[in-house]
Amino acid sequence: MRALVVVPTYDERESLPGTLSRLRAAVPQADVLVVDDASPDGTGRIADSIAAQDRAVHVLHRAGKGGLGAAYVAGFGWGLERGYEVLVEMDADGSHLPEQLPRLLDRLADRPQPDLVIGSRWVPGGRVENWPWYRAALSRGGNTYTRLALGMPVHDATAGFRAFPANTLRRIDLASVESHGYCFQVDMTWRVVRGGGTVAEVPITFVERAAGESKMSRAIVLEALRKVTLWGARRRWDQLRAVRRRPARR
Ligand SMILES: Nc1nc2c(ncn2[C@@H]2O[C@H](COP(=O)(O)OP(=O)(O)OP(=O)(O)O)[C@@H](O)[C@H]2O)c(=O)[nH]1
Ligand SMILES: [Mg+2]
Repeated sequence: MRALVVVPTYDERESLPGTLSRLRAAVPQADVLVVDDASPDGTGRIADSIAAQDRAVHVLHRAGKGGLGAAYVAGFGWGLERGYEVLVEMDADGSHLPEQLPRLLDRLADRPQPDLVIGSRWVPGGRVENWPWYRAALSRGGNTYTRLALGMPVHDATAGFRAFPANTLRRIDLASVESHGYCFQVDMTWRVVRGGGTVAEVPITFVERAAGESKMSRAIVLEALRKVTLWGARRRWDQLRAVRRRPARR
């Protein structure tokens, strides 16, 4: 399967070179697309110089910081236009281990093929390294809330290490995906599940970034909380209407 690993970057000068060299060593058959939002620290130039040495590495430059979701939508569009059969999401900051990507790709090669494979922290065998307790609590709590509100059998819907078959993305109206931070991950998962798709989770080890700054913010958490609550309420409403419309049985 022709795979493209999309790696969004914003100020990842210190992390990107190591992430890319490990990725190329771990999965040499996959191509890579770095999507850089004009990082002030020059990450885009570093990506260009790596791409100049390695034909499997490509760079998409965007005009300014537009959020993780928009970067992925642009990267997916680039990959779909070029006929890649699998599109992978992976952070540049070292939190996702390139050495574990084959696990996700192997699961995607299973038949029947899942419509989405998530590298999951919160299934048996999944782990988080070097996270303070409150980050782990936020992630666990957010995921439990999401699972209950949306009735989705997914344990790590906010995870950003994942693999989509191209067909899954073609069925989604990517232009209408407006979520920014990790709400984008929940949004994409919810669209797959709502469309009747299957989600498989494989355990991964998530490692806190060693260099650079996190782009997590209060606004990103609130966006996710607000939207998940809204989608959950809409789902309940649709269920109620379906029950009321069903004719009474005699
Ligand atoms: N192109 C682009 N990439 C972004 C943007 N925001 C974040 N990223 C990248 O997306 C990946 C995940 O962002 P992080 O800052 O690590 O956010 P996070 O993983 O949710 O938070 P931490 O766990 O604290 O690291 C990293 O590779 C970032 O460089 C953005 O606006 N545009
Ligand atoms: Mg991170």
